[in-house]
Amino acid sequence: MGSHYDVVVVGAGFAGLYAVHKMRDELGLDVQAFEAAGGVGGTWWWNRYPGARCDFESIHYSYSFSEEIQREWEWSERFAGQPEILAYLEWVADKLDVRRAFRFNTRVTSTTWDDKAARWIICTDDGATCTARFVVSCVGGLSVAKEPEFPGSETFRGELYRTSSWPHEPVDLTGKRVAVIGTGSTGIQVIQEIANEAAELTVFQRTPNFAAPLGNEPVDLAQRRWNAEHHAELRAGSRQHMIGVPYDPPSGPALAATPDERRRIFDKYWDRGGFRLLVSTFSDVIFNQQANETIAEYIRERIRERVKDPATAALLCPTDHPYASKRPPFETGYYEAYNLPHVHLVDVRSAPIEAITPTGVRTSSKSYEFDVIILATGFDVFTRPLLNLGLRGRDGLKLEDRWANGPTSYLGVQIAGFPNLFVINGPKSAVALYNVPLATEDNVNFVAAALARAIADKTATFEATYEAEEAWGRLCEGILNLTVIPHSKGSWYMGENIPGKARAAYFFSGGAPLYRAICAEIAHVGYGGFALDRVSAPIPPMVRLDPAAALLLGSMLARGMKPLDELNLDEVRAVAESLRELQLPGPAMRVETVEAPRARIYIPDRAGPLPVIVFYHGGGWISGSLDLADAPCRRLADENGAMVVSAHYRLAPEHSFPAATDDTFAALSWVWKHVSAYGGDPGRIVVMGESAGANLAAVAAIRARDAGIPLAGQVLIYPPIDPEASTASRTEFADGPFFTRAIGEKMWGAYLGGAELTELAAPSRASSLAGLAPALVLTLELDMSRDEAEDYAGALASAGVPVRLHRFDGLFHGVFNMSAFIPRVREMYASIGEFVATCKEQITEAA
Ligand code: N01
Repeated sequence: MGSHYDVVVVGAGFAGLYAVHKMRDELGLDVQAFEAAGGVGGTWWWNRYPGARCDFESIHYSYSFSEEIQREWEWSERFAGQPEILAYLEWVADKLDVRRAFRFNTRVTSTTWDDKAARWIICTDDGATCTARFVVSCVGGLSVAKEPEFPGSETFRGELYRTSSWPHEPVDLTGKRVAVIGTGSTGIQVIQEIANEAAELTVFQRTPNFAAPLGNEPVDLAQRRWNAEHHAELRAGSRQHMIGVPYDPPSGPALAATPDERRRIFDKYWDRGGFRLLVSTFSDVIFNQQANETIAEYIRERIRERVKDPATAALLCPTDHPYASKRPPFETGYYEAYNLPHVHLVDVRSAPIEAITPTGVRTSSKSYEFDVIILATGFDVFTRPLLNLGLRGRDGLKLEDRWANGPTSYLGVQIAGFPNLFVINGPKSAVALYNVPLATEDNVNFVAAALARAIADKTATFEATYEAEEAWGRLCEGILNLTVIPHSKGSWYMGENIPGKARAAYFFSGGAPLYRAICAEIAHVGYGGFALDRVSAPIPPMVRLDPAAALLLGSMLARGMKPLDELNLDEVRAVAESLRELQLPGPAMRVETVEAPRARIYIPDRAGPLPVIVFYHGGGWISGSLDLADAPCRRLADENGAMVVSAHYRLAPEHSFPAATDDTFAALSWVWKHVSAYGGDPGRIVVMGESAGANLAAVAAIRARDAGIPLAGQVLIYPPIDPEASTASRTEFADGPFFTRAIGEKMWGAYLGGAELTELAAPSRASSLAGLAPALVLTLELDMSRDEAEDYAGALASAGVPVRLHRFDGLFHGVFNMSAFIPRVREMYASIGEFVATCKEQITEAA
């Protein structure tokens, strides 16, 4: 066998160059790299077609890891063309001196895991073989062209080109009859570029696309210098943005805006160019079909304005898929090209292409003659480039068998069954919607840290577990299903552009901040979800998130949310109040206000006397308000046909223990005595609270029992029970999601204010729990107070109290206030509804 290396890197694009640098120069590893092309550049080496350019601004679509590289390179255009990007990558390769690590014009043909040696055996098309402890695939997601589906291409007597392997020599199209097949990002760039060059240009379009202006322009010398010098501020915030560029955040939901407001915002970002139209306009266009239709129709209007012939304009207007459900393309004069008399649009949806003939193209309705045919028909994305490495993992497992039902991976970085194989920007990574160079750097940095750890610990095998892959797959699918993306047909996003390819989520669509936070958590907890020498670490909480909860967390991160425990008191209070924006609005109803004790009484329009819910808001005893509880109380009143009394209580640290418990119990006593005056039934009172409010409700239930106040039930929504409880969930969810152990401890500390811990603060410490009202305890899988709440439910049951315990998977502390964004909160309301109904029945039966 040939040479032996620490790492083999495959591919010399953005990922491969940085990976070699990182592994070789920073980790000091012995790295061999292979590249099928004759030079560096990856996709920018191959895709030399006319008009090829990036559609993220070049100051963002470039490396960020090196201060020197950022300072020295100056981009001549806002969105650089392929020659300039290739020149940049060649310059970077020289600067990092990474070319010598590569064998160019060398294709990896098989990659086989040797379990005994715990090494990969890599064979290349030059007949050589080598071994490596780690393989880092940098082969890219869109690097293998879709196989042509048209028979007869070999018979064509003219020139036939594929955009993805365009000749290095200039192709002269002047005076020629040219066909372009495909109107994706590539086809659009080609068409607009060559429209003025070809004598006749015929575009074969199967699906019209929503193309929006790119907004490209030259960058003058002074601006170039300024950009190079100010890269830090230009790029600040990029990684915290959903797609990895510091664009404006959206202006709230489109459906909440007036048509005029929508038009103004769409115009603004249409003019500014690029992805801004998607990410800076409205927050709901990617999630809500109706909202999406507002932007789709806007784009259609703009197309109709620009294309003179109404029939051609109609053909160019997409109507069969939501905007951005396919990867949005960007254009410069694309639509105007169709106003040229020699540019023709042929609809191959109604009359499909049947064959390429010796003289041109034959559709089901007509034959066309051409001198040149250009195929811009897309890529076999994400999976094919890896399958082409001929991967065989543990026990000879073939990657094609592993992926028979669609791609699987953990973070897009590893595939279970393929130890020590790391993938940069693999299937189910965030790259499809995350500025490629930054996504690449993130992945390479993650992999380099994993390698460093494995080397330091002398770990022979580092691999994703099947369970982690499944959890990651569920999260990817779940998030994608919350978007409009699955409503597209034939998109590479879902693998549907390739006949017979499995339909699946091919990428993580939760955005860069969430993806980065998840990767950081995984590394922080010692590579949770990975097995090191076959010993697996548990799958971290963020991978187990409910998809909607994950998305919400991602958007909080994108807005720069700091961990709660780093906030001061005023900030915590502001965050608590801001949760109101995350609640579904409550229905209108009569609301009475009481001053002593302070409370709001929500009275639904039903025949009384009504059962009564006494509700205590959450907020860790230090924050929260009657306003925070307003929408939930309306909903509880409406859904349960109950009067809801939302009780105020004094907050710590200004008023520490026992102020809150005294206030809440006083409110309950008042309700018992006075609620009949408002139409409530004092014999049917359920005490209820959320979070700290649930702790207060549990204590109020004990005090009510002791004071002889009859209660029909108690509903404890993820209650903190005892600050000294030593439970697994306190450890496992110490860092969140969202609610951390540190903020929990701060809240308990402020509430207790140094007081001794008694049953009036920690209800589990009551001398007896017997005789308490029936309880519903709602807990959340990813909540540090989960176990103490469940232990309390167990203690209640042991004391003979009828108890229902309902745990909600994938949710974190606080979600009750996030009903507008986490649909499954309705399951919590449903559970409460069932319980309140039984409380009512039990009381009726007892009576
Ligand atoms: O490929 P595509 P692409 N008969 O799959 C048509 C990136 N990129 O190379 O939609 C007739 O999007 C197909 O029609 P339909 C970017 O991520 C970036 O254009 O399947 N037509 C479609 O019109 C992009 O998304 C830049 O009905 C057939 C086209 O071919 C990704 O690469 C520039 C057909 C394929 O569109 C892929 O874009 C370029 C058939 N049998 C690319 N088969 C930047 O600006 C396929 N088509 C950075």
